[in-house]
Amino acid sequence: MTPQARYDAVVVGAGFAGLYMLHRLRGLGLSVRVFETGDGVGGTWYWNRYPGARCDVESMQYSYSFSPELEQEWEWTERYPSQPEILRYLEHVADRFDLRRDIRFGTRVTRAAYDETEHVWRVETDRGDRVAARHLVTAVGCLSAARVPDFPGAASFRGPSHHTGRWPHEGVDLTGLRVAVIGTGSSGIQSIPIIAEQAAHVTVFQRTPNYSVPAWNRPLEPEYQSWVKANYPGLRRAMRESHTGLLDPGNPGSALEAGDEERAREFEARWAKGGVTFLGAYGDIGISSEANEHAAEFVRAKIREIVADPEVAEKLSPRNHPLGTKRICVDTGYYATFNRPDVTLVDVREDPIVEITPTGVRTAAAEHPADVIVYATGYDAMTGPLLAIDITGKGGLSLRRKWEAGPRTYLGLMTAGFPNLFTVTGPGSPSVLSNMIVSIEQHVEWIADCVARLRAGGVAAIDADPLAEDAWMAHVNEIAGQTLFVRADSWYLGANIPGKPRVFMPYVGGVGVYREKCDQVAAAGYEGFVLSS
Ligand code: N01
Repeated sequence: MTPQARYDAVVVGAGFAGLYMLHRLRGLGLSVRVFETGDGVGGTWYWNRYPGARCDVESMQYSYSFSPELEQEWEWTERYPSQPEILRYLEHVADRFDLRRDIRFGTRVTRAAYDETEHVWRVETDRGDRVAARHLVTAVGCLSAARVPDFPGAASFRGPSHHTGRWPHEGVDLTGLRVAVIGTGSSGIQSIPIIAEQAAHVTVFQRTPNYSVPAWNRPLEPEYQSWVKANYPGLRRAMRESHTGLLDPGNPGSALEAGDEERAREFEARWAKGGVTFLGAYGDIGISSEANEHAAEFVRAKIREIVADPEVAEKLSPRNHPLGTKRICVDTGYYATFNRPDVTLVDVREDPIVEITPTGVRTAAAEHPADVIVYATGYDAMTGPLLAIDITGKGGLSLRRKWEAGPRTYLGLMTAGFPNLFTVTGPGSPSVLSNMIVSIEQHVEWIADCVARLRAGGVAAIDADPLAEDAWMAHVNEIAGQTLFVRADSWYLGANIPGKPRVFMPYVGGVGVYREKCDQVAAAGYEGFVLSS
């Protein structure tokens, strides 16, 4: 590659978003270079190889809709797809659409600076690439900047330690070992039951108990698969127009208006069905504390039913945040794992981690020996992966500086002062509150259409108007403030990262409403954007 290589577009990341972005832009006849840190495609599904890694959106819904042939030919095998199966799917997509030839793997984008005279982005990588492109699209994922807390003594630990999101590709044999798992979010909750089956002993360090609903994962029934395939166009339309991008639209009724029996029936039915749509039991679970408490107490009662030791059951019962305000978890045998004699739960609010020692984890009250440490400690979500790149826009404005008090975008698609920079599922869009594939496709298609129209109209640059951005941010904050989301110390609010500004990052208005808004903006000649020739 020559130092001055020029492309029409550079895309950062080759997960679900980057692959589809490449396909769409290439379809417009553009020259595109994709840079991907990993040595293969897949993004999240390339990195997250921890035991039990599985999506919490059903397979038939967690897939691309842009190609009817792909939809028909791919055979999912389980209700919820496992990480290896999703990765195989994405590898198939990469091959089927011949995407790999434009992707440079094992290459991290380190810097991107907007050149105002030429209206191009100058992009640099850790492998010494220097390229220029009119359009820069970040498809870096919302949960890709893995975070290991800064525990004193961590480097002194003699055994291996692994973050769930950076799991060794060759796997980790935990047979007969003492394993410490720190963190009980989705990754911890999925992996702990499987780790417990292999290990001699598991010590789980829990800071916040989470609400988890059973997955009841099972092989996909061929009849269901055929039915979905036969009805895909209508089903996909329903998903695009829905609130969450899922097929289950949720019950708009009120938990407060329902009687005790009716509520119990509804919650039981949703528990028996399994999965995240438990949240859809009533329309007011997300906005009324009282309604939410009914659902929360139902889950706590289930925990008491499953976990034999009442003290352990109580420790596992979430009480400091409303249900659904931290991402609800979907598990297979999580609570029952605590009935095993070889699994110990340590509540680190009661008994904090003091340090990691060469041989284990020391809390205020005890030393917990471990041969392996699993960090299921989450991510610097949404902004982390973007701010890891040194991005500078007009007038040398740095994105890190601009977002010091929290991310600011117009529609989660662009941020003022950074022309021609698009952020797929960026902060200010539904992204992590939705079926990611639905949101990714919507963004990719909107961006591709925009690029095509700009090129056709001889427009050199598009930028968000600061006033439109202010208004969008005010709207994003206002509607988040009407929900219970703001009551939890969640990664949605950046609360898991010390010092990160407390801003609710995703847009809670729903994917259907949001899509309409984006389409209206485009139809009105990119209202709220500034176009320059
Ligand atoms: O990360 P998390 P994750 N000392 O941030 C704890 C998606 N996902 O990787 O809650 C002790 O949720 C932290 O405690 P607290 C999904 O969107 C989906 O599990 O901050 N503990 C928490 O328990 C999910 O939400 C799937 O008090 C510390 C845990 O570590 C998102 O990814 C599967 C600590 C981190 O939980 C992230 O999930 C996996 C400290 N210093 C992930 N710091 C599915 O599709 C953090 N913790 C099923």
